[in-house]
Formats: sequence, structure tokens, C-alpha cells
Amino acid sequence: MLKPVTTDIEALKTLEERLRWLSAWTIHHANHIRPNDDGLKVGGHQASCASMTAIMAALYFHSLGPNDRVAVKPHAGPVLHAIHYLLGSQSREALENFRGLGGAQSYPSRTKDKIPVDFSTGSVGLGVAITLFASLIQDYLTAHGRMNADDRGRFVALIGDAELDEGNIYEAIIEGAKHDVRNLWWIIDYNRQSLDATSADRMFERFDEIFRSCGWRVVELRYGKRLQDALNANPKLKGWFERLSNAELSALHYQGGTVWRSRIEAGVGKSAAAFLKQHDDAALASLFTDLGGHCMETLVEAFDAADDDVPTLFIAWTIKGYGLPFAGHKDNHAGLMNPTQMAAWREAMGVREGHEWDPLESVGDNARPGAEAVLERSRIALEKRDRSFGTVSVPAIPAPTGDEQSTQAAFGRILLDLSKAGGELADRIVTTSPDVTVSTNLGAWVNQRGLFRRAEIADIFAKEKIASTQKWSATNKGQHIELGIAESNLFLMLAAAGLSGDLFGERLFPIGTLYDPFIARGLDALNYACYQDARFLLVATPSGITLGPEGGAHQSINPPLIALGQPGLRHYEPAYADELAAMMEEAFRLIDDPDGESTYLRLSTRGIRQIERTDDTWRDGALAGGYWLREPGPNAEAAIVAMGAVMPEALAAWEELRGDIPDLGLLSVTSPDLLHRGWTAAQAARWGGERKPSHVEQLLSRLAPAAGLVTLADAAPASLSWLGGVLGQRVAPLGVEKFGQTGSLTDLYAAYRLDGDAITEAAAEILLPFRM
Ligand SMILES: Cc1ncc(C[n+]2csc(CCOP(=O)(O)OP(=O)(O)O)c2C)c(N)n1
Ligand SMILES: [Mg+2]
Repeated sequence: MLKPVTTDIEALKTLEERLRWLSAWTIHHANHIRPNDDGLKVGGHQASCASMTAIMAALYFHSLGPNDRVAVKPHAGPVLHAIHYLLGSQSREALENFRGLGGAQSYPSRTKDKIPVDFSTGSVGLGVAITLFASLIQDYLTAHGRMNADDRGRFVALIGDAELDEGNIYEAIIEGAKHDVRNLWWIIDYNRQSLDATSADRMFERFDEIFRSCGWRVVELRYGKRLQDALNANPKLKGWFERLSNAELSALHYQGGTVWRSRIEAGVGKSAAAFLKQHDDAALASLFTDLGGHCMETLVEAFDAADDDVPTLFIAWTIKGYGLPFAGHKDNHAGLMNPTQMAAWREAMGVREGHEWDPLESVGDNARPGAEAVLERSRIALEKRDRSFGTVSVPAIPAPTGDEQSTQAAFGRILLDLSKAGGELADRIVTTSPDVTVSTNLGAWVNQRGLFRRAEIADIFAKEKIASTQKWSATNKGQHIELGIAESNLFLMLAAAGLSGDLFGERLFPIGTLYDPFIARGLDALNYACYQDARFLLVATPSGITLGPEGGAHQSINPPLIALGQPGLRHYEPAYADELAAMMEEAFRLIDDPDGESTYLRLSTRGIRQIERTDDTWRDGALAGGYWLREPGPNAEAAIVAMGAVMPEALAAWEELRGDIPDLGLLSVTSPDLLHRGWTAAQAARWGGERKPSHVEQLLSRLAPAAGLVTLADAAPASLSWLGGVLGQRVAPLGVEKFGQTGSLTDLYAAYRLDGDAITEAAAEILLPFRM
């Protein structure tokens, strides 16, 4: 880490004031000055920003080096923008357009903001935990010889104290402890306020214990220098101060000097008389704001002292709304200074009217050179290495052979074959799974490529010659990162590994496996990964009710609907092994394509007879979302439309019905998601004058305009029923609307109406109007 040679505390204090001013002014401008044409509150969090300006000034203008990466507390976004404004890497226009279209974003965004943002934040807790997984990926890349030690950095999370209630943080630190995670600084803005009110006193010192037991160093920055001295000189006063509840302390910060005085008189008594005499009301109020997180000397000292790689939690005591009129008020979370308050505060901050955006406004001639020098040093210290990275060639992936296969088994075979064949793609694949490696068929790959751990772990069972199909030893060259059962961690790991190109200049091809229903467990983290444009392959298996007797809560119904509404994630659901091979090849290509995305493969353990192909014409259709497995005739009144593991039922029904329904077609849908996207995109293009029918329109226009569709999926029927809306065809949707029943496949398909009888009945119903 590259640090400034000397520490100019006064300059850092000056810059802190500028950050406090500029962040508040950016929010004020958006709410009170910029024209507002829809009457909606623009919003912003002046109090949450003021709480962190000293911490962020110390960090960005003193401690950070070019390889360090930071996740900024979402509500301190304007402070990050102000930092870049002072450094010259953010424009005034973007600040003036804060929360407007194309302007500085409300919460730091990797993909939408113009300034460099290392990690997007917004959904509290996730931005914290991703730094831990990014650090593990840095260790992985270093161990694999893909990163120089000099390019390694530290991962910093700036955390609101209420974020500590998010369970995903603890799931992450438990996983981190197992992997001996390093190079983390998590800095808590301990203002003891959340959104609704002040936070619970009972958690005081509990968080420390949790972190310590996971191997963290905990550094509490409770007092600034001035307050520390004053309280050390007066133990009774200190005792009284430390007994104040969160709510009492916040209220005092809001109420100010007169009330501090009367409370101290009542609470400490005579022994505080001399102290009170030495301080007038203003001095009292000012002294008690000198908490650790607002004292530059304290912050700089603490950051300098944590110069090793031990994961460190800093608990920096702060005041929410520090220096603003609503400091400490429990309702200040979304509070905005009104124009009168802002004008008074502007005066107090020494900012001239009309000069509000001047970067170093109010900085006197004496202080200016120091502040400019610190900014210049920080510009150099923070300059990032150019991290453009080359593309990786994705080889053709052959389909595994075998008359009868399940897509899950085929997935395992494809990875095994890739591993055996070797090559750049195989070497850059990193797999990960939350304790379902074996049951999602990653086992053969892991046997080949090994588990990853920085420190070697022997396979005791193998050493003792106890028979097992699965090798379970770990080295620092392994390519599988085994996780505990915490699906949120899986998605954060995929997010971090899926950003490895941008973060570290080295592309990885991350593959994560889990059971399809448990996507819901980590859904926000999955959304978070996609929101940041992380690239990965998610393999969800088994899925639906097709897993048979296992039944119960392991059945999944709605993930295809989730995928339908999830930007940045492409859903494929293959029926056959050759489709899966094509999809995996496409998924790898999309990971490396600047305009690509992540892929979600929904697979099954059901072995099904593979289809005989006469040519490759199905392939493009399968990758585009669907193809005619059995072509409709020229006068088709109906088609069966099926997806994934239920294809044998659809084929059998097609055989049985085609005598009665001439020209009957069978459409295999491989991605409702892509079909839907193509449909809406074609509509949007038509408004722009381009008249090209989408893939789904082309497929369905092979049927008569009033034809009927029987749709069939081992998923929510709505996954496919929308197809009727494309050309106005009638639909009889079959699918799963309840779950939780165990049974054989035959029993379950009959009970849930996914069998041949159900298809026949649905076809009859849909054809009735034709035949009457
Ligand atoms: C997952 C999630 N739940 C709820 C919110 C809404 N929310 C935004 S900030 C906040 C309170 C944050 O308090 P804290 O983390 O202490 O931040 P600060 O006091 O510094 O503003 C809440 C509940 C959110 N952004 N994300
Ligand atoms: Mg807080």
C-alpha cells in the first residue's frame, strides 16, 4: 500500500469539512434547487453522509493505495462523489444531476456511475460481505500464479452500524474464518442509529465478541483525543458518560450544550463542577462530539497501526448528522435541511453564496497549499493500474454420449471431459458449491482438479485407505471452493469471482451449483451479483417435482419466473445432453463477452432417452429459446409446447395425438426468458421503425392464427402460458401450482397433471371451439 510520506492532519480536517459540505450541498441542490417536474421527493441522506466524512477523508486521502478496493455504505454515496469531485474525477454536472437520469447515482453503482466504483451497494449487508469473497478470490489468483504479490490490495467495507443486523454478514465471516481470510478492513460507522430510531443497547460489545471468535482483530475508536483527555481527567464523568444509553446520548447530541450541562450536574454532581466551569455551553457540546470516528488523529493512527493482513473490524463511534442541525435526532435518517437551515449552515461553514460548488471554497490561503498537496498525493496514490484483460477462447463442447441421460449427469460429464482435455478455459474455471458438490455432480471435476485451500488439507479417508469415490484433499492449486450451506455466500462468491476480470485483470469462469429451490435462499445476493454485471454460470439441480420421492420442500416451482424477471441472467432449461453442451459453450462465451451476461441452467436428475438428430439445425433455435422438435404441418390447429425434463411425456402425447390432430407440432422451449426478451425487444424495435419478427413470433406463426397451445413445464404454468399472448393463440397451461408431496414420478406427474392424460385432456379442451 502506497502511503503519503507525511501526514498533514490539518489538511485532512480541511478536506473532511469540504466533503461534509459538498455531500450535503449535492443532496440539497437535487431537492431544493434543481427543477422538479414530478413532485416526488428526490431524497438523499445528509445525516448518514456527515457521519462518515472524517472516516472517508482519512481513508481516501491518507490510507488507500491503488490496489485497495472499497465498498461504501450505500447512504454515503454522495461522500464518495464528493471525494472524486475534489480529486477531479467527478464532474459538477453529474453532482448537479444527483439521482437524475445519467447523473451521480443515489447509491454507489459499478455499472451506472461514471466514477470508479469497486463494489455497488444498496441492499445493506451485501456490499460488506462481498469484500470478504473478493479477498478470497485475490488469494485464489495469487496462489494460482495469476497475480503478483505487488498487485495485491486490501478490501475495505464502510458499514452502517445497523447493517450489522444482516445475517449475511455472519454467514460470510464464518466462511471467511474457514478459509483464513486476510486483508480486510471493515469500518463501522457506529452512530448507533438506524432508519427508524436509535439502535438497541443490548448489542453493545456483542458484535465485538462475534468477530473476535471468528479470528478478527477488533479496534474500538470510541473517543477522539480531546474527549479522551477530558474524560481521563475526570473518572466520574467518564463513568457517567459510558452509562448513557444510545438514545440518551443521541438526544444529548441533538439538544446541545445547555442540556449537557444540566444532565452532568444532575448525573455527576460536585466532582464535575470544575470541569463545567472550564467549558461554556458551546465548548461542552463541541467536546462531546469528539468521538473516535470524527477525530482525524485517532483515525489516522488507527489505520496506520493496522498495517498487517489480519482482518480488522474498526468500530468508529460517530454522530449521525455530525455538525448538522439535526445531529443525533432519531428521525434524521432521511431528514433534509430546509433552505433556511441550509443558508445558516452555509454561513457557518464559511461558504459564499454562488460559490457552493467551488471545490476548495472556504479554505483559507494558509490552508490551501496543504489541502492541494494532499489531494495531489491521493490522486497518485489511488491511480489504478490499467486492468484490461484478454479474451479466452472457448472450445467447442461436445455432447456426452449415451442413449439415456439426465441433464445433471451430463453436466458432470461435460466438466470432467473439459478437465481431462485441459486448456485455458478449463484452467480458468473455478467451481463452488454450498455443501452440494457431490449431489450436483461436481464430484468428478473435483476429483480431477482438487479443492482449493491456501494451506494444504490432507484427505484423511484416502490416507487411511477407506474406500470413497470422492477425493477430498485441498491444495492452493485446487479449482473448487467448497462453501458451507449458506446460499447467500454462494452468490456473493460468484459475484466476486465473476468480477475477477474487472477487479484483478484476470478472467475466471465461475460455476456455482445448488438445488433449484434454494435459489430463493440467496435471491437478493443473486440479484446483487447480476446488478454489478458479475459473470458466472449458475447450475441449479435437481429441479421441479421431477426429483420424485425426495419431494417436499426440495421441489421448486417458481425459479423460471424469477429468471424471467431477472436482468443480467439468462435462463436455459435443456431436455437433452446435446442441448446442454451447446448451452454451456454459449454460457462460457457470454461470461467473456463485454456485452454478455450470466447464465442459469435449470437441470434435472431424470434420465431420459436422448433424441436422434439428423442435423444441427436445432442448435441455433435451442440457443435462442426454442425450436420445433416435431415440425407442425401447414394447417396446424394446435401444438404441444414443452420445456425440459417433461419432454418424454410431450413426445409420447404428440405420438398419440397426431392421428387425431393433423399437423400437430411439438415445440421445445429451452428458454422462456430469451423468448420473452426477444418478443418485447422486437416490439420496441418496431416503434423505432424496424420490422423484424422475434424468434418466438417466427416459431408460433407456423401455426394457424387461432391455433391452440398446450404448454407443459415442471414449473409454474405461467412460465409458458404467456406464449398465448404473442399471436393471440389460446392456451391450456399445464404445470405445477402446489408442492410438497412425495411420490414416484408416475404418481406425481398424474397428481400434478403433467402426464399424457393431462395433455390429451388439455388438447381436447383447446380444440373444442375448432371442432364444434
Ligand atoms: C436489505 C435492506 N433493507 C432495508 C434497507 C433500507 N435501509 C436503508 S438504510 C437503513 C438503515 C441504515 O442504518 P445504518 O446502517 O446504521 O446507516 P446510517 O445510520 O449510517 O445511515 C435501512 C433500514 C436497505 N437499504 N437494504
Ligand atoms: Mg447507523
